[in-house]
Amino acid sequence: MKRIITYGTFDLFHEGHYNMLKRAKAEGDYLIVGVTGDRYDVGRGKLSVKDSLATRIENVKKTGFADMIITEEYLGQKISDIIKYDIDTFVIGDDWRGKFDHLNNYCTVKYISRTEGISSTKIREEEFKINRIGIITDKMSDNQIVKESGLIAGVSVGKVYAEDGTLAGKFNNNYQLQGVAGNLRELFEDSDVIYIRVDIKDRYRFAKEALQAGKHVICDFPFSLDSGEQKELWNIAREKERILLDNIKAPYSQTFIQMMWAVQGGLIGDVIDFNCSVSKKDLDIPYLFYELAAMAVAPMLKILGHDYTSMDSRLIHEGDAIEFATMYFEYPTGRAKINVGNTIRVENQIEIIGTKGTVRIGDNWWKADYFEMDKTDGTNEVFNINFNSNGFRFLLANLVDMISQGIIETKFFSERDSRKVTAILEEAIANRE
Ligand code: C2G
Repeated sequence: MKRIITYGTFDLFHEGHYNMLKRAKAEGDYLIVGVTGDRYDVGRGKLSVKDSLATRIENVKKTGFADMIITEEYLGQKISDIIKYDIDTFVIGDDWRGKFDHLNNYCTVKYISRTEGISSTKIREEEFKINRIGIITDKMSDNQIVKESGLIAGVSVGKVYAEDGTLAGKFNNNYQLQGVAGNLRELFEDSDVIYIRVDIKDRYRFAKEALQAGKHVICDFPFSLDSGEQKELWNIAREKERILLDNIKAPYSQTFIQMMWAVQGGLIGDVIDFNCSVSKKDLDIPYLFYELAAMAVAPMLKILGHDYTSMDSRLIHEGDAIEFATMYFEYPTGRAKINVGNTIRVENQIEIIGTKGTVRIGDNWWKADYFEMDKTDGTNEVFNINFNSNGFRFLLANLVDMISQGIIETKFFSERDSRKVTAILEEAIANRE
């Protein structure tokens, strides 16, 4: 009996998938179909899958070609499957030509021509609304929004606006966008979502105009250092029923969510000590200190909650330029310390010490794809999602889900979280000597 195996996501099941399965079955007597698990797809950066795993399996089953259906859970599983199921031929579409030649060591590899003119991506584009993102910027760097938007179904980048027209022109050319908007109104007309990437002093003003124009907004974090201004923005967003997202990536990332789960689920016992440090060399951007501080405070609020009993801070500064800050928070079971180095460098890390173990994320923790857990019972585990990005993709995927489901508020990083960060920064700044 000739045994065949093939794999796929089979999202929004279409004729191309059907033809592939039919032809794969015709290659032999017994067909095994590997349907990608969600975690595996996230690991390869495929975050736009619409159908649930159960639906995708059901659709493969309905064709009647599969004799057995398995899920593909990890990179390299294909080798184990081929050995385990004693496979003669591995079949895949020729869009993958050459990519699986190494499986020739275990079985015959056959690339079959794809069905032209149809794909899950095409269906997603036709059936689901594409939300145009307009950019307001005062910088040449795009913080990867252009690249990441290209990898998420349901969003595309439109025009760019900058008060400095020359910069807008250069930005547009550099990232090959849809053109420069001569004014805000033109940008708003062309966009569903406005991405604001400007100095902190200008964020409130632009975010307010965009929300009032009825646009969803993703704004660099924090929106403002004035809690009154921030509250006003949230109120407008609510009134207009528009989404307002802080551009903060960690709370959307799977690594961070897993770590939060582990700590809150008691895997390391009661938290005695929480340490979060952040510093960056990039000192050209004014107000960078506040951005770093906000970034470091946010994980604490997400993991330990808002109910600390006291706060103390120490800011080392030259006039308005803050070089270093350390902030202490007392929580019912332990203490949190946040270190923010602006000119003074500190090691970037999150370390959470509990009565039963320690959790740690090293350098660039805000975009890490793994964390470590050391337990007092001597065990050591590494949790890995195998997907390294700057985190934007998770945020954008969430935005698309929210828009399509008509959800206005996100629990990943809520208004309450956002406002608390600003309140803490306000207090730290007011307390400086
Ligand atoms: N396919 C096809 N014609 C299309 C679209 C897809 O023949 N118009 C084939 C693909 O080449 C693949 C299968 O259908 O063999 C499943 O396609 P996808 O769901 O897009 O899965 P893919 O991302 O290609 O995953 O481990 C996963 C595999 O590597 C393939």
